[in-house]
Amino acid sequence: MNESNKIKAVIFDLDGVLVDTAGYHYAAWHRLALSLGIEFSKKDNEQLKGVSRIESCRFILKMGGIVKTEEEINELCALKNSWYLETIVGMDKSELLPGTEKLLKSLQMHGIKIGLGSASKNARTILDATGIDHYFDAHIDGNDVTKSKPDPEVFLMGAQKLDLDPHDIVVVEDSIKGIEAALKGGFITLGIGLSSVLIDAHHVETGLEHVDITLLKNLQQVAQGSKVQL
Ligand code: B16
Ligand code: MG
Repeated sequence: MNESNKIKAVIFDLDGVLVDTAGYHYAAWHRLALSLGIEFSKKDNEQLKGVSRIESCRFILKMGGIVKTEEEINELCALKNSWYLETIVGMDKSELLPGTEKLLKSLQMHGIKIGLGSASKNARTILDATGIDHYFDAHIDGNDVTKSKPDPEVFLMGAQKLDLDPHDIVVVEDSIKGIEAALKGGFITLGIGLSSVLIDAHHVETGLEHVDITLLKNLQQVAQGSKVQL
């Protein structure tokens, strides 16, 4: 493998990839939906993973056939966020998903750049609370973007900040919309979760504890069409 054919960076999604917050988002949305008399299941929630707060709120209201003004929608978003923040207050390293810090350390040691590509406006708070902020060379979150995943904006901004080509970057995502966004942007994709759900990803693992540098390098070859055993 020559220098031009080498993984140069990994951009991580946050919720559900690095930290165990996906369940907290679901609990807060479920509570909000219930308060509006809307049934909202875990299966419905798959559609919201990686989606911005306001788009998520609109999705739930639409499910319930409820029409609200922009002001009311913003109030509902603020309420959901206050419940979500209650659950993440006092968060520490123990909320990191297995394998997270080991992989970040290993990437740093091998000179592979690390980026964040999250839809969350709470991303900075979570990176600080879990003590992993210092690993990141580029940080793009819900405060920086104008378009929600599956638009590739969040990852393209990350690539631009890292000054690298998407073909040399692996995006690690737990959501269907996030994988779609990364593919649209021309990135190599690694899904975290179930391969039956993240069907379009170049490869899927159940958690970061199963991911290492060798797998990431082989993944680039797979994305380029080689039949490498992962
Ligand atoms: P916030 P990710 C996403 O984060 C979550 O998956 C999604 O459930 C949430 O609605 C979105 O962030 C916005 O989060 O309300 O904290 O701004 O998976 O893209 O890291
Ligand atoms: Mg996610």
